[in-house]
Amino acid sequence: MKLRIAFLLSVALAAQAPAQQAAQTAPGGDIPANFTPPIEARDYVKREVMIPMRDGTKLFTVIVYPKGLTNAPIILTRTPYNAAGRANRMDSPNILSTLPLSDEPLVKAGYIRVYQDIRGKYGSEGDYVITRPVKGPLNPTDVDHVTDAYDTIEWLVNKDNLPESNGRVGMIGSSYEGFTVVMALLNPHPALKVAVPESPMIDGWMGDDWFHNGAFRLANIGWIGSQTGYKGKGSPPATGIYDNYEEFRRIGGANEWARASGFDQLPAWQKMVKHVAYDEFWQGQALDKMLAANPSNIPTLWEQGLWDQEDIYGAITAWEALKAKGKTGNNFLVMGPWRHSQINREGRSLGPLEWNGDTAAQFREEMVLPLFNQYLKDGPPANLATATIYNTGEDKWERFADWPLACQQGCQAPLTPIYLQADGGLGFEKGSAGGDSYVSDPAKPVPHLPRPVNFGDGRWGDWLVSDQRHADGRPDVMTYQSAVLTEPMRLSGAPIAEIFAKTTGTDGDFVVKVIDVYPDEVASKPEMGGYQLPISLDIFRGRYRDSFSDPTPIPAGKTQRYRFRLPTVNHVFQPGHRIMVQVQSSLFPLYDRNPQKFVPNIFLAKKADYQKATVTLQRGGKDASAIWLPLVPAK
Ligand code: PG9
Repeated sequence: MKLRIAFLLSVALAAQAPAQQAAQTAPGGDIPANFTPPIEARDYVKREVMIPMRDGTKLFTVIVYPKGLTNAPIILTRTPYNAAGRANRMDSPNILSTLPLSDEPLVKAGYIRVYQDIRGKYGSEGDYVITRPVKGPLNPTDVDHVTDAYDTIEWLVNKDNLPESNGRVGMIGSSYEGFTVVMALLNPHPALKVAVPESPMIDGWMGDDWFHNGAFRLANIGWIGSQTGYKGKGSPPATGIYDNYEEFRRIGGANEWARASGFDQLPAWQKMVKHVAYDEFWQGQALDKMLAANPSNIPTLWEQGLWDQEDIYGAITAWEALKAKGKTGNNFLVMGPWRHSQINREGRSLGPLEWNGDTAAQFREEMVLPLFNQYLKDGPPANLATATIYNTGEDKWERFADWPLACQQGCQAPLTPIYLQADGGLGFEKGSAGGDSYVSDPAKPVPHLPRPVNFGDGRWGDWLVSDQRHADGRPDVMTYQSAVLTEPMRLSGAPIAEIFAKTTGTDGDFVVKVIDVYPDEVASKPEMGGYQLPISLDIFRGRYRDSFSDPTPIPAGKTQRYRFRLPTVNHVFQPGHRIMVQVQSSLFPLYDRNPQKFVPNIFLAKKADYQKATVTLQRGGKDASAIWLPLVPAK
């Protein structure tokens, strides 16, 4: 019996041996040298190519199109955010699932979609420079985004390279990708027929990513590390502090944080510290001015989110600059109820606000696609208005033959001042002369969102529509509000803040918010009762009141004028609502704190430089602080 069991056991073991051997002896382990997933089932072709630029540098480019496509136009996006990833929303045999949601109308209409890594990022060769300036004093090389876009288009429309194309190209992209679209317009390739810059970064100092009117945006500081710490994607440094408010409050100027995090090794940060004012470095990169000096004839649709928390300045400013140069017939503006780059996603809501359908899809399908079809496929006229702007108070798109409706000069209507009044009043009469004082303490700056503030906590995208009741009532936030409106009140244009103020310090910031205050009770949406919805807000660094390039100390105790433009609105305040204005001297940690004592470079400020200041806002009389509103008849 024992013998029989031993025999059976040995037979069983021998039978297992080949399988075990295979498992144990595969050379190189479980990962084969080559693995090619089957692609026959795909309904599309995906090619990855290296396109040579004039200096020999090759740029990684992904080309995607439905199988069997011929004579098709090309839509190009040039990105620092990983072309391979942009063109691969998910692994799928279906092109619609493979490409980003925003490409859906293009795919359905039979376009060739191209994503390219800009030089130095991800799969592309060459050196990366953040928003690389054009060739010239700020860029001593022979290449820039103008030449790279040109050379790429030259390659793409060559039938030997892409026989499926009809030789026509459109460009589209948001934010940094919008910046690369605008760059291509400075010397467009003849095959570039139409462009859609979406929330493009146009002027990093004046009002887009890096500063607003001279105040530095700490919220973006981590981005420098993720973009330039590594060739591919990096991440901001781990500081061990969840509450960014606390993290940045513990230090003095932002360079102290850069030293602690190692960012001081990054050339991009070093440049930032060197160019704190609006000097030739920033002026030489301001794309609105470059476009105005060199306006193109390419039909261009500028897209801007009305609550864009990153690039709220660029698109409208560039559109205005071209308009001032007589470019009206082919220069279109669309402003929708969106946060930054929401245009690539769903646009049914923003924070607690809900819209009439998917406004972002409406833009992509009813505005962008017809424009592309017109210029790339000889389709019917797109019938775009000069400006198409969402009315955020009445929840509908509006088409304008000209825009804005009200402005300082040259519009249908002039701006109308609404004055800060005694006892927190706000009205169209100046009211009696006086002042309201508050102590602005850098040790307790006004947060831009209720604490804890973590830039990655998911509130960043919607923060511009956040309820301002968290700030209202703070002793360092001055709140002024109108009587309850009995009629609708319409604002269509860009308000201008004109604040007369004195301070005990020698520098200081002014934040002005125009707010729509909802009625105490909102039957259809109870949680909106009393909501304080910011519709336009911005910051101004006092040292720049006379010159953005040559800052000067504020004379302590002397009233000064601080005048600055706020973001564009197209809003109707409904009866039962009120208009509110809040003024404060910090918006932290989104913006760095002002030491309130003049130092040559705030990035280098020491903790001891930060001091309390008593700020007095003047009302009435000759120094009547006001917000100049783009007020027009409601109907
Ligand atoms: N707002 C981002 C950015 C653009 C350009 C420079 C720096 C940052 C972006 O979303 O791409």
